Amino acid sequence: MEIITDAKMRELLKVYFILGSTNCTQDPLEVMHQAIEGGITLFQYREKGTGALLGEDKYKLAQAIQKLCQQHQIPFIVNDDVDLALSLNADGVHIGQEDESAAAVREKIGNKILGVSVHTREQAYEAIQQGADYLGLGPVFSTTTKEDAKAAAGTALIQTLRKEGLTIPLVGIGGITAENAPLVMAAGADGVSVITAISLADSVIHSTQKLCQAVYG
Ligand code: TZP
Ligand code: MG
Repeated sequence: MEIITDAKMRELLKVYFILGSTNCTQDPLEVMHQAIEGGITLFQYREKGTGALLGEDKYKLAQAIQKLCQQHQIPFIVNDDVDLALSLNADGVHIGQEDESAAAVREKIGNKILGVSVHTREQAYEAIQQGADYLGLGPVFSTTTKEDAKAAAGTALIQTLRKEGLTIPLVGIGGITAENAPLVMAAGADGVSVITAISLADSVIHSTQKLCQAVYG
């Protein structure tokens, strides 16, 4: 497997859906079916928070979602858990600043996709230098989904990095909806990544379609 090109990565980041069992009230596989039908372009399995699955249960759900993603050519990324990503032969890993260094994860995963969450320009430059394929910036807007989320940062850092000439694929996260997604794109992001705007929507298909329209303009 070749390392992903920036152009391909940008395409995948457009409507990046993140889900774990604690983020939905219905069957996560049903949510996935509808989100895929609605048009998501990339998926991250993020099993976190109070009541999160562990061990075999986590593995089984990840495997079932991965299978569904594979059937629809949606790349499947694992949050934090490099061992899980390797044992499933996932398409990539997403890490934050509290996790192992990007360089260490790159060593372990070879050419799989590597995403890194950053909150400052220094962290952004470091992640790029250590081999990140894309950056996640947020929370852009306020969110209650991530228990330890920082305060909403707006789109300033996205704009700053673009003004400085950084061309790395970049996605906004945190409190993003179809209504505010155009602001994130206008700031210079390649896409939006969302949890609850899709996972807790009354109609998952409809909300995903609306988000796609907002992103593609
Ligand atoms: N990282 C920063 S904010 C966030 C993560 C994982 C949660 C995003 O969830 P939502 O429901 O889209 O605000
Ligand atoms: Mg993490």
